[in-house]
Amino acid sequence: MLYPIRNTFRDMQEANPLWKFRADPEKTGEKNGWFNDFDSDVEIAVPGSWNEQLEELGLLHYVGLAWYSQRFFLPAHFSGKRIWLRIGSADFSSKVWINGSFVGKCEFGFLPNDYDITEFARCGKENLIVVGVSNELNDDSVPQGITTEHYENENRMREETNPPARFDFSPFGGIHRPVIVYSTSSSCFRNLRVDTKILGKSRGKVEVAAEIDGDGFDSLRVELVDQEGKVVAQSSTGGKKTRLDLVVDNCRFWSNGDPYLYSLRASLRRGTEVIDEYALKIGIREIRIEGDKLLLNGHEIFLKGFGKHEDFIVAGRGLFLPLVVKDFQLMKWINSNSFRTSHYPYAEEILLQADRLGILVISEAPAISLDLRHVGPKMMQNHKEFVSRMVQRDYNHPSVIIWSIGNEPNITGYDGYYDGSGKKYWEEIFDFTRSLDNSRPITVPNCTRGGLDDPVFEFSDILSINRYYGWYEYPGNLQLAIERLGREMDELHNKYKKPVLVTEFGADSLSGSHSDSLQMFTEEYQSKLIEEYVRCIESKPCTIGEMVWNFADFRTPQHFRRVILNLKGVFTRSREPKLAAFRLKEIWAAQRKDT
Ligand code: GCB
Repeated sequence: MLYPIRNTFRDMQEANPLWKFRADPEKTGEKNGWFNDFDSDVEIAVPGSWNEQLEELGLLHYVGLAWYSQRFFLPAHFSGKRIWLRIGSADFSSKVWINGSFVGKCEFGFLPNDYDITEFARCGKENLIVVGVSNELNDDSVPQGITTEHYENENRMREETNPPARFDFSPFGGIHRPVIVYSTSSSCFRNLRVDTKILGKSRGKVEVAAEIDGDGFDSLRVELVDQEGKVVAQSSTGGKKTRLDLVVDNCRFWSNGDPYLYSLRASLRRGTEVIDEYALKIGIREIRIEGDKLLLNGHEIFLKGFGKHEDFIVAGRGLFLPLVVKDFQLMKWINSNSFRTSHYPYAEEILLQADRLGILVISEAPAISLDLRHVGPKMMQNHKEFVSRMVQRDYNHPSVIIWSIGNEPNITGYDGYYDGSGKKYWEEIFDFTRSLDNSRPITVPNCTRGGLDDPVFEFSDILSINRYYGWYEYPGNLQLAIERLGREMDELHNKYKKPVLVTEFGADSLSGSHSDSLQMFTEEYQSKLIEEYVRCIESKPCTIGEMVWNFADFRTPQHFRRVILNLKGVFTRSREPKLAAFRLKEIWAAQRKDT
Protein backbone atom coordinates (compact mmCIF):
# COMPACT_ATOMS: atom_id res chain seq x y z
CA MET A 1 0.00 0.00 0.00
CA LEU A 2 1.06 3.57 -0.62
CA TYR A 3 2.40 5.64 2.26
CA PRO A 4 -0.56 7.52 3.83
CA ILE A 5 -0.96 11.15 2.77
CA ARG A 6 -3.55 13.85 3.23
CA ASN A 7 -5.31 15.52 0.29
CA THR A 8 -8.86 16.14 -0.95
CA PHE A 9 -9.50 12.40 -1.24
CA ARG A 10 -7.40 11.02 1.57
CA ASP A 11 -7.15 11.86 5.23
CA MET A 12 -5.02 10.52 8.03
CA GLN A 13 -4.41 10.79 11.71
CA GLU A 14 -1.53 9.47 13.69
CA ALA A 15 -2.30 7.51 16.86
CA ASN A 16 -1.45 9.17 20.16
CA PRO A 17 2.16 8.56 21.08
CA LEU A 18 1.41 7.04 24.50
CA TRP A 19 -0.18 3.59 24.72
CA LYS A 20 -1.25 1.42 27.63
CA PHE A 21 1.15 -1.51 27.91
CA ARG A 22 1.27 -4.92 29.53
CA ALA A 23 3.76 -7.75 29.12
CA ASP A 24 2.21 -11.20 28.81
CA PRO A 25 4.98 -13.75 29.43
CA GLU A 26 2.44 -16.52 30.11
CA LYS A 27 0.51 -15.69 26.88
CA THR A 28 -2.85 -15.68 28.65
CA GLY A 29 -4.04 -12.33 27.30
CA GLU A 30 -5.97 -13.61 24.32
CA LYS A 31 -7.70 -16.29 26.38
CA ASN A 32 -8.62 -13.65 28.94
CA GLY A 33 -10.04 -11.28 26.34
CA TRP A 34 -7.39 -8.55 26.57
CA PHE A 35 -8.35 -7.56 23.03
CA ASN A 36 -11.37 -5.92 24.71
CA ASP A 37 -8.81 -3.98 26.77
CA PHE A 38 -6.80 -4.92 29.81
CA ASP A 39 -5.78 -3.49 33.16
CA SER A 40 -2.46 -1.75 33.44
CA ASP A 41 -1.10 1.54 34.69
CA VAL A 42 2.03 1.27 32.54
CA GLU A 43 2.39 3.54 29.53
CA ILE A 44 4.83 3.21 26.67
CA ALA A 45 5.81 5.61 23.90
CA VAL A 46 5.28 4.58 20.28
CA PRO A 47 7.37 4.47 18.16
CA GLY A 48 9.82 2.88 20.57
CA SER A 49 11.05 -0.46 21.87
CA TRP A 50 9.95 -1.69 25.26
CA ASN A 51 13.47 -2.78 26.22
CA GLU A 52 15.10 0.41 27.44
CA GLN A 53 11.92 2.41 28.09
CA LEU A 54 10.72 -0.21 30.54
CA GLU A 55 14.00 -1.62 31.76
CA GLU A 56 12.90 -1.02 35.36
CA LEU A 57 10.06 -3.49 34.82
CA GLY A 58 12.62 -6.11 33.85
CA LEU A 59 12.06 -5.84 30.09
CA LEU A 60 15.61 -5.03 28.96
CA HIS A 61 16.12 -8.51 27.52
CA TYR A 62 12.47 -9.55 27.33
CA VAL A 63 11.50 -11.89 24.53
CA GLY A 64 7.82 -12.66 24.40
CA LEU A 65 4.39 -11.18 23.96
CA ALA A 66 3.21 -7.75 25.09
CA TRP A 67 -0.08 -5.87 24.67
CA TYR A 68 -0.68 -2.29 23.61
CA SER A 69 -3.99 -0.47 23.78
CA GLN A 70 -5.18 2.97 22.84
CA ARG A 71 -8.49 4.80 22.54
CA PHE A 72 -8.70 7.19 19.63
CA PHE A 73 -11.40 9.46 18.34
CA LEU A 74 -12.18 8.99 14.66
CA PRO A 75 -13.66 12.18 13.17
CA ALA A 76 -17.12 11.94 11.62
CA HIS A 77 -15.85 12.95 8.18
CA PHE A 78 -14.13 9.56 7.82
CA SER A 79 -17.64 8.16 7.37
CA GLY A 80 -18.42 6.82 3.87
CA LYS A 81 -14.71 6.36 3.15
CA ARG A 82 -12.60 3.28 3.24
CA ILE A 83 -10.72 3.32 6.51
CA TRP A 84 -7.31 1.77 6.97
CA LEU A 85 -4.96 1.19 9.82
CA ARG A 86 -1.25 1.17 9.10
CA ILE A 87 1.25 -0.14 11.61
CA GLY A 88 4.60 1.05 10.28
CA SER A 89 6.30 -1.95 11.89
CA ALA A 90 5.86 -4.12 14.96
CA ASP A 91 8.75 -6.45 15.68
CA PHE A 92 8.69 -9.23 14.95
CA SER A 93 4.99 -10.15 14.65
CA SER A 94 1.69 -8.68 15.70
CA LYS A 95 -2.08 -9.16 15.91
CA VAL A 96 -4.59 -6.33 15.81
CA TRP A 97 -8.11 -5.83 17.19
CA ILE A 98 -10.38 -2.83 16.69
CA ASN A 99 -13.25 -2.40 19.14
CA GLY A 100 -12.78 -6.01 20.21
CA SER A 101 -12.90 -7.46 16.67
CA PHE A 102 -9.88 -9.20 15.24
CA VAL A 103 -8.73 -7.41 12.07
CA GLY A 104 -5.58 -9.31 11.17
CA LYS A 105 -2.02 -10.24 11.92
CA CYS A 106 1.39 -9.65 10.45
CA GLU A 107 4.26 -12.09 10.69
CA PHE A 108 6.88 -9.78 9.28
CA GLY A 109 8.72 -7.24 11.35
CA PHE A 110 10.46 -4.19 9.87
CA LEU A 111 7.70 -3.63 7.31
CA PRO A 112 4.34 -1.90 7.35
CA ASN A 113 1.05 -3.70 7.41
CA ASP A 114 -2.18 -2.05 6.28
CA TYR A 115 -5.52 -3.34 7.57
CA ASP A 116 -8.86 -2.43 6.05
CA ILE A 117 -10.83 -1.53 9.19
CA THR A 118 -13.87 0.04 7.49
CA GLU A 119 -16.31 -2.47 8.97
CA PHE A 120 -14.84 -2.25 12.47
CA ALA A 121 -14.19 1.45 12.95
CA ARG A 122 -16.83 3.86 14.32
CA CYS A 123 -16.79 7.34 12.83
CA GLY A 124 -17.55 10.31 15.06
CA LYS A 125 -16.86 8.10 18.08
CA GLU A 126 -14.09 6.80 20.27
CA ASN A 127 -12.50 3.55 19.11
CA LEU A 128 -10.33 1.02 20.85
CA ILE A 129 -7.27 -0.40 19.19
CA VAL A 130 -5.40 -3.29 20.80
CA VAL A 131 -2.18 -4.75 19.41
CA GLY A 132 -0.41 -7.84 20.65
CA VAL A 133 3.28 -7.73 19.70
CA SER A 134 5.79 -10.56 20.00
CA ASN A 135 9.54 -10.49 19.42
CA GLU A 136 9.87 -14.27 19.39
CA LEU A 137 11.41 -15.95 16.36
CA ASN A 138 11.47 -19.54 15.11
CA ASP A 139 12.93 -21.78 12.37
CA ASP A 140 10.48 -20.43 9.79
CA SER A 141 10.60 -16.75 10.64
CA VAL A 142 12.57 -14.03 8.91
CA PRO A 143 14.97 -13.55 10.66
CA GLN A 144 15.37 -17.16 11.65
CA GLY A 145 15.38 -17.84 15.40
CA ILE A 146 17.61 -19.99 17.59
CA THR A 147 17.27 -21.52 21.05
CA THR A 148 19.51 -22.67 23.90
CA GLU A 149 18.79 -26.27 22.80
CA HIS A 150 20.24 -25.56 19.36
CA TYR A 151 23.48 -24.38 20.95
CA GLU A 152 23.56 -27.34 23.35
CA ASN A 153 22.87 -29.91 20.63
CA GLU A 154 25.51 -28.42 18.36
CA ASN A 155 28.01 -28.12 21.18
CA ARG A 156 28.36 -24.37 20.54
CA MET A 157 27.53 -23.16 24.01
CA ARG A 158 30.20 -20.48 24.02
CA GLU A 159 28.51 -18.86 21.06
CA GLU A 160 25.15 -18.52 22.76
CA THR A 161 23.88 -15.03 23.44
CA ASN A 162 21.14 -13.95 25.79
CA PRO A 163 18.56 -13.52 24.39
CA PRO A 164 19.59 -16.25 21.94
CA ALA A 165 19.84 -14.75 18.46
CA ARG A 166 21.37 -15.62 15.12
CA PHE A 167 22.36 -11.99 14.77
CA ASP A 168 24.44 -9.40 16.54
CA PHE A 169 21.86 -6.73 17.34
CA SER A 170 19.33 -6.47 20.09
CA PRO A 171 16.06 -8.25 19.26
CA PHE A 172 14.18 -5.16 20.42
CA GLY A 173 10.43 -5.65 20.77
CA GLY A 174 7.64 -3.19 20.25
CA ILE A 175 5.82 -0.98 17.79
CA HIS A 176 8.73 0.69 16.10
CA ARG A 177 7.18 2.93 13.48
CA PRO A 178 4.16 5.22 13.39
CA VAL A 179 0.62 3.90 13.68
CA ILE A 180 -1.69 5.78 11.32
CA VAL A 181 -5.42 5.61 10.66
CA TYR A 182 -6.20 6.88 7.18
CA SER A 183 -9.00 7.02 4.68
CA THR A 184 -9.27 6.58 0.92
CA SER A 185 -12.09 6.58 -1.61
CA SER A 186 -13.61 3.17 -2.28
CA SER A 187 -11.85 3.12 -5.64
CA CYS A 188 -8.32 4.24 -5.01
CA PHE A 189 -4.68 3.77 -5.89
CA ARG A 190 -3.34 0.84 -3.97
CA ASN A 191 0.12 1.09 -5.44
CA LEU A 192 2.03 3.05 -8.07
CA ARG A 193 5.11 1.42 -9.45
CA VAL A 194 7.51 3.75 -11.19
CA ASP A 195 10.33 2.66 -13.49
CA THR A 196 12.67 5.25 -14.94
CA LYS A 197 15.00 5.06 -17.93
CA ILE A 198 17.49 7.30 -19.62
CA LEU A 199 16.73 7.69 -23.32
CA GLY A 200 19.37 10.22 -24.26
CA LYS A 201 21.67 12.89 -22.95
CA SER A 202 18.84 14.80 -21.31
CA ARG A 203 15.83 12.69 -22.14
CA GLY A 204 14.19 10.52 -19.52
CA LYS A 205 11.33 8.07 -19.47
CA VAL A 206 8.96 7.36 -16.61
CA GLU A 207 6.84 4.22 -16.76
CA VAL A 208 3.97 4.12 -14.32
CA ALA A 209 2.02 0.99 -13.44
CA ALA A 210 -0.93 1.60 -11.15
CA GLU A 211 -2.59 -0.98 -8.96
CA ILE A 212 -6.14 0.06 -8.22
CA ASP A 213 -8.59 -1.08 -5.59
CA GLY A 214 -12.21 -1.18 -6.68
CA ASP A 215 -13.44 -0.75 -10.24
CA GLY A 216 -15.38 2.50 -9.98
CA PHE A 217 -12.97 4.34 -12.29
CA ASP A 218 -12.70 4.66 -16.04
CA SER A 219 -9.57 6.69 -16.62
CA LEU A 220 -6.23 7.50 -15.17
CA ARG A 221 -4.01 10.56 -15.58
CA VAL A 222 -0.46 11.25 -14.53
CA GLU A 223 1.61 14.37 -14.75
CA LEU A 224 5.17 15.10 -13.86
CA VAL A 225 5.87 18.40 -12.16
CA ASP A 226 9.29 19.94 -11.66
CA GLN A 227 10.45 21.85 -8.61
CA GLU A 228 9.27 25.15 -10.10
CA GLY A 229 5.76 23.72 -10.32
CA LYS A 230 5.87 23.36 -14.11
CA VAL A 231 4.19 20.32 -15.67
CA VAL A 232 6.97 18.79 -17.78
CA ALA A 233 5.11 15.73 -19.05
CA GLN A 234 1.64 14.24 -18.86
CA SER A 235 -0.31 11.29 -20.07
CA SER A 236 -3.71 9.71 -19.63
CA THR A 237 -5.46 6.46 -20.42
CA GLY A 238 -9.04 5.36 -20.63
CA GLY A 239 -10.69 1.96 -20.64
CA LYS A 240 -9.34 0.92 -17.27
CA LYS A 241 -5.78 0.70 -18.54
CA THR A 242 -3.37 1.06 -15.67
CA ARG A 243 -0.03 1.62 -17.39
CA LEU A 244 1.29 4.93 -18.66
CA ASP A 245 4.56 6.22 -20.03
CA LEU A 246 5.92 9.74 -19.82
CA VAL A 247 8.83 11.09 -21.81
CA VAL A 248 10.68 14.00 -20.25
CA ASP A 249 12.82 16.33 -22.35
CA ASN A 250 15.50 18.49 -20.73
CA CYS A 251 15.36 16.02 -17.91
CA ARG A 252 17.37 16.53 -14.74
CA PHE A 253 18.49 13.07 -13.71
CA TRP A 254 18.65 12.05 -10.06
CA SER A 255 22.09 11.27 -8.66
CA ASN A 256 23.79 11.47 -5.31
CA GLY A 257 25.52 14.64 -6.52
CA ASP A 258 22.25 16.18 -7.71
CA PRO A 259 19.31 14.44 -6.03
CA TYR A 260 16.67 16.15 -8.13
CA LEU A 261 13.13 14.98 -7.41
CA TYR A 262 10.08 15.50 -9.56
CA SER A 263 6.50 15.21 -8.29
CA LEU A 264 4.47 12.54 -9.99
CA ARG A 265 0.79 13.38 -9.63
CA ALA A 266 -1.61 10.59 -10.44
CA SER A 267 -5.38 10.96 -10.55
CA LEU A 268 -8.14 8.46 -10.92
CA ARG A 269 -11.35 9.51 -12.63
CA ARG A 270 -14.93 8.44 -13.15
CA GLY A 271 -16.15 10.44 -16.15
CA THR A 272 -14.97 13.95 -15.42
CA GLU A 273 -15.02 13.44 -11.68
CA VAL A 274 -11.70 12.91 -9.89
CA ILE A 275 -12.06 10.14 -7.28
CA ASP A 276 -8.51 9.74 -6.00
CA GLU A 277 -5.19 11.52 -6.23
CA TYR A 278 -1.74 10.57 -5.11
CA ALA A 279 1.49 12.52 -5.36
CA LEU A 280 4.84 10.83 -5.21
CA LYS A 281 8.38 12.24 -5.29
CA ILE A 282 10.41 10.41 -7.88
CA GLY A 283 13.93 10.60 -9.23
CA ILE A 284 14.76 9.69 -12.82
CA ARG A 285 17.86 7.56 -12.82
CA GLU A 286 19.32 4.29 -14.03
CA ILE A 287 21.56 1.92 -12.12
CA ARG A 288 23.50 -0.88 -13.75
CA ILE A 289 26.55 -3.07 -13.57
CA GLU A 290 28.87 -3.05 -16.55
CA GLY A 291 31.95 -5.24 -16.30
CA ASP A 292 33.40 -4.47 -12.88
CA LYS A 293 31.78 -1.06 -12.61
CA LEU A 294 28.67 0.16 -10.90
CA LEU A 295 27.12 2.84 -13.07
CA LEU A 296 24.62 5.48 -12.02
CA ASN A 297 23.19 7.20 -15.08
CA GLY A 298 26.08 5.73 -17.05
CA HIS A 299 28.76 7.20 -14.75
CA GLU A 300 30.97 5.11 -12.53
CA ILE A 301 30.07 5.31 -8.89
CA PHE A 302 32.14 4.21 -5.90
CA LEU A 303 30.28 3.49 -2.67
CA LYS A 304 31.77 5.07 0.45
CA GLY A 305 29.57 4.33 3.38
CA PHE A 306 28.46 2.25 6.29
CA GLY A 307 26.44 -0.59 7.57
CA LYS A 308 24.04 0.96 10.08
CA HIS A 309 21.38 -0.03 12.57
CA GLU A 310 18.14 1.46 13.74
CA ASP A 311 19.29 1.73 17.33
CA PHE A 312 19.40 4.53 19.85
CA ILE A 313 19.47 5.12 23.56
CA VAL A 314 16.04 4.56 25.18
CA ALA A 315 14.16 4.58 21.86
CA GLY A 316 15.70 1.22 20.91
CA ARG A 317 14.68 0.56 17.32
CA GLY A 318 11.81 3.08 17.44
CA LEU A 319 11.79 5.69 14.70
CA PHE A 320 13.21 8.87 16.25
CA LEU A 321 13.20 11.67 13.71
CA PRO A 322 15.80 13.94 15.38
CA LEU A 323 18.19 10.99 15.08
CA VAL A 324 17.31 10.49 11.42
CA VAL A 325 18.14 14.13 10.71
CA LYS A 326 21.35 13.91 12.74
CA ASP A 327 22.55 10.71 11.07
CA PHE A 328 22.13 12.16 7.59
CA GLN A 329 24.00 15.26 8.70
CA LEU A 330 26.81 13.06 9.98
CA MET A 331 26.87 11.00 6.78
CA LYS A 332 27.31 14.21 4.81
CA TRP A 333 29.84 15.59 7.29
CA ILE A 334 32.02 12.51 6.98
CA ASN A 335 31.83 12.62 3.14
CA SER A 336 30.10 9.25 2.78
CA ASN A 337 27.62 8.65 -0.03
CA SER A 338 25.83 5.45 0.96
CA PHE A 339 24.67 2.99 3.60
CA ARG A 340 23.27 -0.51 3.81
CA THR A 341 20.10 -1.03 5.82
CA SER A 342 21.81 -3.84 7.71
CA HIS A 343 20.11 -6.14 8.51
CA TYR A 344 16.48 -5.25 7.75
CA PRO A 345 14.48 -2.63 5.84
CA TYR A 346 14.60 0.73 7.61
CA ALA A 347 11.70 3.11 8.12
CA GLU A 348 10.28 4.68 4.97
CA GLU A 349 10.90 8.09 6.54
CA ILE A 350 14.63 7.30 6.36
CA LEU A 351 14.47 6.39 2.67
CA LEU A 352 12.58 9.60 1.91
CA GLN A 353 15.48 11.53 3.43
CA ALA A 354 17.97 9.50 1.43
CA ASP A 355 16.06 10.35 -1.78
CA ARG A 356 16.08 14.02 -0.89
CA LEU A 357 19.70 14.22 0.20
CA GLY A 358 21.23 11.93 -2.40
CA ILE A 359 22.49 9.14 -0.19
CA LEU A 360 22.60 5.75 -1.93
CA VAL A 361 21.04 2.79 -0.16
CA ILE A 362 21.37 -0.97 -0.20
CA SER A 363 18.06 -2.22 1.17
CA GLU A 364 18.36 -5.53 3.01
CA ALA A 365 16.01 -8.36 3.98
CA PRO A 366 16.63 -9.88 7.42
CA ALA A 367 17.48 -13.41 6.29
CA ILE A 368 20.49 -13.25 8.58
CA SER A 369 22.92 -16.13 8.99
CA LEU A 370 20.43 -18.55 7.57
CA ASP A 371 21.20 -22.03 8.84
CA LEU A 372 19.91 -24.50 6.30
CA ARG A 373 20.10 -27.35 8.83
CA HIS A 374 17.20 -25.70 10.62
CA VAL A 375 15.24 -24.20 7.79
CA GLY A 376 11.62 -25.12 8.45
CA PRO A 377 9.08 -25.97 5.77
CA LYS A 378 7.77 -22.42 5.51
CA MET A 379 11.07 -20.59 5.44
CA MET A 380 11.41 -20.24 1.68
CA GLN A 381 7.82 -19.02 1.42
CA ASN A 382 8.32 -16.49 4.21
CA HIS A 383 11.61 -15.32 2.78
CA LYS A 384 9.97 -14.73 -0.61
CA GLU A 385 7.02 -12.99 0.97
CA PHE A 386 9.37 -10.74 2.91
CA VAL A 387 11.40 -9.85 -0.17
CA SER A 388 8.30 -9.17 -2.18
CA ARG A 389 6.89 -6.81 0.50
CA MET A 390 10.24 -5.05 0.79
CA VAL A 391 10.59 -4.62 -2.97
CA GLN A 392 7.04 -3.37 -3.23
CA ARG A 393 7.54 -0.86 -0.41
CA ASP A 394 10.92 0.49 -1.53
CA TYR A 395 10.62 0.18 -5.31
CA ASN A 396 10.04 3.85 -6.06
CA HIS A 397 12.92 5.23 -4.03
CA PRO A 398 15.67 6.46 -6.36
CA SER A 399 18.10 6.18 -3.44
CA VAL A 400 17.61 2.41 -3.24
CA ILE A 401 20.09 1.11 -5.80
CA ILE A 402 20.79 -2.46 -4.69
CA TRP A 403 18.79 -5.24 -3.01
CA SER A 404 20.48 -7.39 -0.45
CA ILE A 405 18.30 -10.42 0.18
CA GLY A 406 20.18 -11.88 3.13
CA ASN A 407 23.39 -11.65 5.11
CA GLU A 408 26.15 -14.13 5.93
CA PRO A 409 24.47 -17.47 5.27
CA ASN A 410 26.06 -20.55 6.79
CA ILE A 411 28.04 -18.67 9.40
CA THR A 412 28.45 -22.00 11.22
CA GLY A 413 30.38 -23.48 8.27
CA TYR A 414 28.06 -26.48 7.82
CA ASP A 415 29.41 -28.71 5.01
CA GLY A 416 26.00 -29.77 3.73
CA TYR A 417 25.40 -26.19 2.61
CA TYR A 418 27.82 -26.66 -0.29
CA ASP A 419 26.46 -30.01 -1.45
CA GLY A 420 23.64 -28.40 -3.37
CA SER A 421 21.18 -27.35 -0.66
CA GLY A 422 22.63 -23.82 -0.39
CA LYS A 423 22.72 -23.47 -4.14
CA LYS A 424 19.15 -24.63 -4.56
CA TYR A 425 17.91 -22.30 -1.87
CA TRP A 426 19.68 -19.18 -3.12
CA GLU A 427 18.99 -19.82 -6.78
CA GLU A 428 15.29 -19.85 -6.04
CA ILE A 429 15.35 -16.67 -3.93
CA PHE A 430 17.55 -14.79 -6.42
CA ASP A 431 15.33 -15.81 -9.36
CA PHE A 432 12.29 -14.77 -7.43
CA THR A 433 13.74 -11.36 -6.56
CA ARG A 434 14.77 -10.77 -10.19
CA SER A 435 11.23 -11.56 -11.26
CA LEU A 436 10.08 -8.71 -9.00
CA ASP A 437 12.74 -6.22 -10.06
CA ASN A 438 15.28 -6.66 -12.80
CA SER A 439 16.36 -3.03 -12.73
CA ARG A 440 18.59 -3.22 -9.65
CA PRO A 441 21.59 -5.41 -8.85
CA ILE A 442 20.98 -8.07 -6.21
CA THR A 443 23.47 -9.39 -3.68
CA VAL A 444 23.96 -11.27 -0.41
CA PRO A 445 26.99 -10.40 1.75
CA ASN A 446 29.14 -13.43 2.49
CA CYS A 447 31.18 -14.11 5.64
CA THR A 448 34.66 -15.58 6.05
CA ARG A 449 33.24 -18.95 7.21
CA GLY A 450 31.00 -19.03 4.11
CA GLY A 451 34.20 -18.95 2.06
CA LEU A 452 34.74 -18.32 -1.63
CA ASP A 453 32.61 -21.34 -2.63
CA ASP A 454 29.53 -19.78 -1.09
CA PRO A 455 26.73 -20.32 -3.63
CA VAL A 456 25.50 -16.76 -3.14
CA PHE A 457 28.41 -15.60 -5.33
CA GLU A 458 27.13 -17.55 -8.29
CA PHE A 459 23.81 -15.69 -8.28
CA SER A 460 24.84 -12.26 -6.95
CA ASP A 461 25.41 -9.38 -9.38
CA ILE A 462 27.91 -7.98 -6.89
CA LEU A 463 30.35 -10.04 -4.80
CA SER A 464 29.71 -8.63 -1.34
CA ILE A 465 32.03 -9.65 1.45
CA ASN A 466 32.11 -8.98 5.18
CA ARG A 467 35.65 -9.39 6.49
CA TYR A 468 37.14 -8.98 9.95
CA TYR A 469 40.81 -9.78 9.47
CA GLY A 470 42.70 -7.86 12.12
CA TRP A 471 39.83 -8.47 14.51
CA TYR A 472 38.23 -11.93 14.71
CA GLU A 473 40.98 -13.47 12.60
CA TYR A 474 44.59 -12.27 12.95
CA PRO A 475 43.59 -10.13 15.96
CA GLY A 476 45.86 -7.14 16.39
CA ASN A 477 47.86 -8.07 13.31
CA LEU A 478 47.15 -5.59 10.56
CA GLN A 479 49.89 -6.79 8.29
CA LEU A 480 48.55 -10.33 8.04
CA ALA A 481 45.03 -8.93 7.91
CA ILE A 482 45.63 -6.76 4.88
CA GLU A 483 47.66 -9.41 3.03
CA ARG A 484 44.84 -11.90 3.47
CA LEU A 485 42.16 -9.38 2.47
CA GLY A 486 43.99 -8.39 -0.72
CA ARG A 487 44.67 -12.01 -1.68
CA GLU A 488 41.10 -13.02 -1.09
CA MET A 489 39.67 -10.15 -3.11
CA ASP A 490 41.87 -11.16 -6.05
CA GLU A 491 40.87 -14.83 -5.76
CA LEU A 492 37.23 -13.94 -5.51
CA HIS A 493 37.30 -11.71 -8.52
CA ASN A 494 39.30 -14.21 -10.57
CA LYS A 495 36.81 -16.92 -9.75
CA TYR A 496 33.55 -15.09 -10.50
CA LYS A 497 34.58 -12.09 -12.63
CA LYS A 498 32.11 -9.71 -11.04
CA PRO A 499 32.57 -6.46 -9.10
CA VAL A 500 33.53 -6.74 -5.44
CA LEU A 501 31.96 -4.70 -2.66
CA VAL A 502 33.34 -4.88 0.86
CA THR A 503 30.08 -4.56 2.77
CA GLU A 504 31.64 -4.87 6.24
CA PHE A 505 35.00 -4.36 7.89
CA GLY A 506 35.93 -2.70 11.16
CA ALA A 507 37.13 -2.97 14.71
CA ASP A 508 35.60 -2.29 18.11
CA SER A 509 36.91 0.77 19.90
CA LEU A 510 36.06 2.06 23.31
CA SER A 511 35.62 5.79 22.95
CA GLY A 512 38.33 7.48 25.04
CA SER A 513 40.68 4.48 24.95
CA HIS A 514 44.07 5.35 23.50
CA SER A 515 47.50 3.85 22.89
CA ASP A 516 50.57 4.87 20.93
CA SER A 517 51.14 1.18 20.00
CA LEU A 518 48.72 -0.83 17.93
CA GLN A 519 46.32 -2.04 20.59
CA MET A 520 42.92 -3.54 19.93
CA PHE A 521 39.90 -1.64 21.33
CA THR A 522 41.65 1.73 21.16
CA GLU A 523 40.47 4.51 18.87
CA GLU A 524 43.87 4.47 17.16
CA TYR A 525 43.64 0.78 16.27
CA GLN A 526 40.16 1.15 14.82
CA SER A 527 41.21 4.19 12.83
CA LYS A 528 44.36 2.51 11.51
CA LEU A 529 42.53 -0.70 10.56
CA ILE A 530 39.92 1.24 8.61
CA GLU A 531 42.59 3.30 6.87
CA GLU A 532 44.56 0.19 5.83
CA TYR A 533 41.43 -1.59 4.61
CA VAL A 534 40.41 1.41 2.54
CA ARG A 535 43.86 1.61 0.98
CA CYS A 536 43.78 -2.08 0.07
CA ILE A 537 40.20 -2.02 -1.23
CA GLU A 538 40.78 1.04 -3.37
CA SER A 539 43.94 -0.43 -4.86
CA LYS A 540 41.81 -3.12 -6.55
CA PRO A 541 40.20 -2.06 -9.81
CA CYS A 542 37.43 -4.64 -9.32
CA THR A 543 35.95 -2.95 -6.26
CA ILE A 544 32.88 -0.77 -6.34
CA GLY A 545 32.95 0.37 -2.77
CA GLU A 546 33.71 0.10 0.91
CA MET A 547 31.23 0.10 3.75
CA VAL A 548 32.60 0.44 7.23
CA TRP A 549 31.02 -1.59 10.00
CA ASN A 550 29.44 0.29 11.72
CA PHE A 551 28.20 3.85 11.57
CA ALA A 552 27.55 3.97 15.34
CA ASP A 553 27.91 1.70 18.36
CA PHE A 554 24.76 -0.34 18.93
CA ARG A 555 23.20 -2.63 21.53
CA THR A 556 23.57 -6.37 21.10
CA PRO A 557 22.32 -9.47 22.90
CA GLN A 558 24.52 -10.33 25.89
CA HIS A 559 27.72 -12.19 25.16
CA PHE A 560 31.22 -12.12 26.60
CA ARG A 561 32.45 -10.71 23.28
CA ARG A 562 30.37 -7.57 23.77
CA VAL A 563 30.60 -4.99 26.53
CA ILE A 564 26.89 -4.18 26.25
CA LEU A 565 27.36 -2.65 22.82
CA ASN A 566 29.03 -3.63 19.58
CA LEU A 567 31.66 -0.90 19.63
CA LYS A 568 32.55 -0.91 15.94
CA GLY A 569 30.83 2.43 15.42
CA VAL A 570 32.92 5.29 14.14
CA PHE A 571 30.43 7.32 16.16
CA THR A 572 29.40 6.38 19.67
CA ARG A 573 25.85 5.30 20.32
CA SER A 574 25.07 8.92 21.23
CA ARG A 575 26.79 10.05 17.99
CA GLU A 576 30.06 11.57 19.19
CA PRO A 577 32.77 11.04 16.59
CA LYS A 578 35.66 8.72 17.42
CA LEU A 579 39.13 9.17 15.93
CA ALA A 580 38.19 6.95 12.97
CA ALA A 581 35.40 9.36 12.04
CA PHE A 582 37.84 12.25 11.62
CA ARG A 583 40.21 10.04 9.66
CA LEU A 584 37.46 8.77 7.35
CA LYS A 585 36.27 12.31 6.77
CA GLU A 586 39.74 13.21 5.47
CA ILE A 587 40.15 10.02 3.45
CA TRP A 588 36.75 10.26 1.79
CA ALA A 589 37.20 13.94 1.00
CA ALA A 590 40.40 13.16 -0.87
CA GLN A 591 39.68 9.86 -2.56
CA ARG A 592 37.90 8.47 -5.58
CA LYS A 593 35.26 10.86 -6.74
CA ASP A 594 31.67 9.81 -7.17
CA THR A 595 29.15 11.18 -9.66
C1 GCB B 1 29.15 -9.43 10.96
C2 GCB B 1 27.70 -9.21 10.94
C3 GCB B 1 27.28 -8.04 11.79
C4 GCB B 1 28.07 -8.04 13.10
C5 GCB B 1 29.54 -7.89 12.75
C6 GCB B 1 30.42 -7.91 14.01
O1 GCB B 1 29.71 -10.07 10.11
O2 GCB B 1 27.16 -9.09 9.64
O3 GCB B 1 25.90 -8.13 12.05
O4 GCB B 1 27.65 -7.03 13.96
O5 GCB B 1 29.93 -8.96 11.95
O6 GCB B 1 30.75 -6.85 14.53
O7 GCB B 1 30.74 -8.99 14.48
